[in-house]
Amino acid sequence: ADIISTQDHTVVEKEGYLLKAKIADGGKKLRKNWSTSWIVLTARKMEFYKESKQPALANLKPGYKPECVDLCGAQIEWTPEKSSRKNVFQITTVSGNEFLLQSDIDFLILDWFHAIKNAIDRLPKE
Ligand code: I3P
Repeated sequence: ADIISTQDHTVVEKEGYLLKAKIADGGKKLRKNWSTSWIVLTARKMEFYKESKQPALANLKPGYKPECVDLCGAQIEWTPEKSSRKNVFQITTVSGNEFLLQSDIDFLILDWFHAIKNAIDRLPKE
């Protein structure tokens, strides 16, 4: 009980705003609808919130669950063919959810891509 965990999965690795569009849910295609999302990346998952102050509020609300992406076994790839926007990549989860993420700011989207890819590569595949 006195051991301090070095694998605290709740530690925030990265957070910030990106444009997000969920394009499939459980393998079923959805109509693309881009919206700004506050994204919180931890070792195992990403959480999507509407605003940066929501994660703190969510801790106070027992019933509140943000949209959540399990990164175990997930895939990440650049998908320029899936949008007229630049700098778009896709995350596909084991459960068949597909998310597009985008920013016009090159360094910002590259940082996100590498942070998420590193998280996926560190995790077991299922
Ligand atoms: C979609 C909307 C999206 C666009 C998408 C359109 O129209 O304009 O922004 O995606 O293109 O279908 P609607 O709002 O009527 O659903 P991009 O901005 O990523 O290009 P798509 O069908 O080629 O994906």
